[in-house]
Amino acid sequence: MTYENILTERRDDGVGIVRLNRPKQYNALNGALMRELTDALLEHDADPAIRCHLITGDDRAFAAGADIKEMAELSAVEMFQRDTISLWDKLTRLKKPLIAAVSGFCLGGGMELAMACDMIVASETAKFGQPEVTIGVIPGAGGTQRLPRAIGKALAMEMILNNRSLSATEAAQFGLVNRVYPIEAYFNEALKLAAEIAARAPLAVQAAKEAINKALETPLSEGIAYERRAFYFLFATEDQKEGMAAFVGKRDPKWQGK
Ligand code: CO8
Repeated sequence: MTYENILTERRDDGVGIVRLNRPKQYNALNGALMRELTDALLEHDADPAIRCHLITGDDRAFAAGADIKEMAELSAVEMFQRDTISLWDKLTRLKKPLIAAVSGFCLGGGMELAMACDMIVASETAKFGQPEVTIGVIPGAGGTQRLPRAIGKALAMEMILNNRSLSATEAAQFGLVNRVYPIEAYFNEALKLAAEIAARAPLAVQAAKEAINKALETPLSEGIAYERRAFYFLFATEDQKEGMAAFVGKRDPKWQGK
């Protein structure tokens, strides 16, 4: 499929890359970009050769938020009918891990997109913020819910109520970002992490991702019961037999994703 607002790449190492590509607008997320992003990720998710997603922008910006020019004149009813934000729900249901490689501005809906990913690798120049109150709205794609879970209520309040932004180093200190690298290195390091994950037992990785996400949405006893069922289920896979046989036989496993 050809896209106008994103670039896609399927790599031999099992990583599927989606690059936001509206550089002149700091990759502002308009409706067309959101639809293309969702389509591309769903397509990659359904491709057995892809085992880890990587989303990125460019060095200047991951994304500076929703496209303000596109939204500025819309009514509440038009926003409700367009409901671009519901595309986010599909992103959070992707089976394969999703890594965001973030540099420069990561603001508003851009930050919400990064937080909807499973891990964030940032460049030292990354700037995270939720500036929506400066234009008369609030985060609309999960920011008020994911940010306090990620960094705690006090700092989330300051960021969302008073446009306090975080540097990459701060974001790593507060647990929002996994790793920070110099700008020349962040993308390749994110790619390396994605390729490492893509080389692991695919069904186990997917089951683990799902179980960790359950931890944020269920009481502990239910989450533990869910984890146990997923653990037992993996004994129905060929990869479990292969992984344990390879350990016993002192050799590297060959994963089938079956
Ligand atoms: N929307 C539309 N256009 C944008 C956006 C944006 N979010 N951000 C930057 N641009 C455009 C500018 O309009 C400008 O275009 P032009 O050259 O045609 O005038 C171009 O990008 C360059 O921008 P600046 O001239 O402003 O560049 P600066 O380097 O001076 O500033 C900033 C860069 C700080 C990133 C600044 O552009 C800025 O503050 N941008 C807006 C940030 C913001 O408020 N983001 C939050 C938006 S609201 C939101 O995300 C709500 C999410 C709801 C759900 C998500 C659904 C998809």
